[in-house]
Amino acid sequence: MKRRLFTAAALAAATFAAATPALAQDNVFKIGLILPMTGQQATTGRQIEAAARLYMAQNGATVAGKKIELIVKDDTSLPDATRRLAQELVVNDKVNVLAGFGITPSALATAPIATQSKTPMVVMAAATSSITQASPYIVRTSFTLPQVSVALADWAPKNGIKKVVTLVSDYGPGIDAEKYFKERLTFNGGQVTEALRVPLRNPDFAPFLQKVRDAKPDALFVFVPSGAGAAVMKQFLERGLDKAGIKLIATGDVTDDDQLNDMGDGALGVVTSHHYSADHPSALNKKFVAAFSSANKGMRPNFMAVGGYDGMRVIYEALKTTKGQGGGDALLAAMKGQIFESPRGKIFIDAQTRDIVQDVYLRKVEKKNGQLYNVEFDVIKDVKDPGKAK
Ligand code: VNL
Repeated sequence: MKRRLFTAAALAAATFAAATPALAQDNVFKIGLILPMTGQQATTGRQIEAAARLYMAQNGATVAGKKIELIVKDDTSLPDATRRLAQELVVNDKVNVLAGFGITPSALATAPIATQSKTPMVVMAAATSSITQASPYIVRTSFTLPQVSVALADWAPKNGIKKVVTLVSDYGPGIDAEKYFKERLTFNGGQVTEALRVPLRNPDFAPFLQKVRDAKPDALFVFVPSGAGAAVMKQFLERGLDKAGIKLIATGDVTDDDQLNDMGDGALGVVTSHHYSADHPSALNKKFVAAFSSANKGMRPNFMAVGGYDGMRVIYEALKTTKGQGGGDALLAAMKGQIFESPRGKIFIDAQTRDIVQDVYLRKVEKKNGQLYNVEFDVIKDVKDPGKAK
């Protein structure tokens, strides 16, 4: 009896759905989330997808009368694939928002599609300063490399570090980090004695680090994208740079919370600057870390997860503000100027630049309850992207 009732109800529902495809479509709000789920940047995709799903689980899958549908696509971090997937999502799936973008070339490849189709594009990971200028439909919830690099160049000379060699991945964010770190360090009376660049794809850090050891600067400043930090740390220690008295300083991409705890005690004492630490001592962050971890078999959220979580918040709030009625332009307008508390601290989407304004922290790797964390010891409030002033 029960089963027959159920079958009849299911049949009725199916008939209804088939008869009213347009109505069903109108009540759905689609987010096309393009991420590297496999390949060299897979950890970034895994973190962001997990964070987006957590946000939905916590905030409901229906907003302003619309059912939120998250469509996740794997671009393997190849920009040609990103562009093709974005095109398909816009044309075939008719997504309301494009989101994700693990690396800069993927974001840049998609920008013209966002512009032409007037689709808001929420950049949750990629962090080259110029990205937001590539389309007026881009809004960013990650960070920029100039934003986080400058703080470290202010800290270093006050802490006995005058001569520095820089080592960065040879593409957009690395070149930003190198330039802004050097400019500020020089302004502060320090000196970059050598600027080394390693390829983004399959980098071999060993020969570069040998060079640094021979040059013997006070410190080595490093930027590599999320996922590559552990390899740098391992080579730095294996080549004995620490024993040679060379300090490692870096953007927080290197002591990434996704990998940090597996890097070993050799990472202790490394000073970095960044916008998010899983150890950030706010009540909101403690809740976020606990919820993320319990939903993902103990995984610790990193700065990519926070970019994804906040990006979902920006989309949800824009949909609420427009009451589910507006198109791309209305949504975009409702994304601009949002100000709210993130697990990282207070953040603001600057309406003029569509880029994020946020606090930047100086952190040191320490052990807490037997685990390695980036422990914040200083903060620079409300930092805009310095790249926008130029
Ligand atoms: C980028 C910047 C990618 C910082 C990252 O990890 C990162 C980028 C994948 O703009 O490509 O940590």
